[in-house]
Amino acid sequence: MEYLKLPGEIRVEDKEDRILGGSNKPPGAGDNPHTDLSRVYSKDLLPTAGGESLTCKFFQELVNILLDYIFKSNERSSKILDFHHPHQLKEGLEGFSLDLPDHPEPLEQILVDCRDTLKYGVKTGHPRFFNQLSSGLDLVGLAGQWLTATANTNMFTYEVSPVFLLMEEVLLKKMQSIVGWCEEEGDGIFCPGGALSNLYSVLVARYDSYPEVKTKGMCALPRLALFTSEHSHYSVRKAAAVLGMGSDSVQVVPCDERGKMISRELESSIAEAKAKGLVPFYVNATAGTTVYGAFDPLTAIADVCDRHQLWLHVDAAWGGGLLMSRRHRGKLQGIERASSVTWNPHKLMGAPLQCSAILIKKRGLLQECNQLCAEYLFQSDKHYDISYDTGDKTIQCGRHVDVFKLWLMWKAKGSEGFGSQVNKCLENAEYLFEQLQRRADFKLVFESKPEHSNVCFWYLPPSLRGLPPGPDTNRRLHEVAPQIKAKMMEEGTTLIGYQPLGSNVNFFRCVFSNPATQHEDVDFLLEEIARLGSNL
Ligand code: ABU
Repeated sequence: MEYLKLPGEIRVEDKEDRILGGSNKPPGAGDNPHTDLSRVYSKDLLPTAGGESLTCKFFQELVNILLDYIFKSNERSSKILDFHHPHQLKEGLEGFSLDLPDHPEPLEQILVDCRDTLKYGVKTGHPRFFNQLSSGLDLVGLAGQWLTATANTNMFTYEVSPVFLLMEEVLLKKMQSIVGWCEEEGDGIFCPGGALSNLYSVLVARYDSYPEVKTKGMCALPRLALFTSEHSHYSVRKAAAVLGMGSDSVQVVPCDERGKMISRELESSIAEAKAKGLVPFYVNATAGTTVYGAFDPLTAIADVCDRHQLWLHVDAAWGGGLLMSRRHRGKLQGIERASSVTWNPHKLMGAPLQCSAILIKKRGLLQECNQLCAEYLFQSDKHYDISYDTGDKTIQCGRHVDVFKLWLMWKAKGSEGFGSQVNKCLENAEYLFEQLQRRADFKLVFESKPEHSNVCFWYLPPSLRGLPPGPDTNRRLHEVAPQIKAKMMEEGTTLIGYQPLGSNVNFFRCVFSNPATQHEDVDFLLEEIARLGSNL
């Protein structure tokens, strides 16, 4: 099969010769000496005069390496990872060295380095990769990422990112309307990941109540209290620490057995904090917890926030994708009452990493909170509408273009396409749940049907089946998942995460966010866990 043809003097050889992994013959060997990549260097590429054909040749080979990787990622029989310990990779493997040279290496070696970098990495786009909330490889999204990298610009001002900034505005408005905010409401920014989006929510909420914090700092403020559930993401505590309130200012609200915040416990927690002299200002509710995939009762929590006049943030980094599905969006009922929302399209919607939005209901707050008007960048006398110089809304200066890939995917799928993709991931979770219910060698962490695509379970090796529950059984069960995971990484056939949570000893968490995953992959996962754990 021919992957890519380019015009001119560059010939397309057989696939085996062209793909670095398929032959010992180096790319370009035997070609016109002017395009032999073993004898040319980065200095010979553009912008060097006459560098067009070498640039074509280099990229032809690079694209072939990337295509080969993409094809392998979609082959179920290919390994997800070729695991090596850190010391092995640091020592160097089969000509792959991490050391940095003093002298330039030829482009042929640079291509080998590209191939090897992928070879020793993890194929997160493989349909049997269940390890992380973000997985899969959306090819239109990838094309968007390539374009963004090629444009190589910065999101701080309209003068250097006119199209991307307008795309960001379009996306933010679309996401705000899907959340349920009206036309007059809504602001936001794309930023590097859900933890930072959550940090923005705390920062802006605090500024809303205490604008003097921007200039006077924490010494001008009372002792503040934030509230979040015991199953929520650790980034809320991290935000409190980073923002100078201290992680102890975060009051942890108990959850029910399914991992949902108990709203009356929130009410009690607020009363207790007030009694201790703390001043509550912020509640984080989670739509789709990291481990259980639980949805906090948003309407009940919003009622509590209204009663106490608290900022309600909804961390929908993981669960936000369900808003795209008519079948599942009801699980986030009440999100429209939030003052801010975190939503990561790089998770359930499959946008390539990274792509995370912080949405703020009150317009203008983000700008007021963060702007410092650096005059070398955000000049007030520019000849265009400077409200599009959105960089001063952020705590960064330079900002990566994270929006184009999502915009392009949305064009390619439509909102309906995202809805179908989300439905497929949740159907896979239901299928896994049903299989686990049937099997005696597995045990579900909770018996109710999954609400999101998280399914949590233990594998019971033959030696543990039928044992009475108790500390000794638990101690032994705690060791099962890590041992299976270690073997799984060595063999590289599939990948799934595990963790303890509360009083539950180590259990597997399977998450589905790759629409390429089929029922056969779910069956494979269970058989593989049983195979790897059969002797434990
Ligand atoms: N909270 C970031 C994602 C964690 C995970 O993929 O498991």
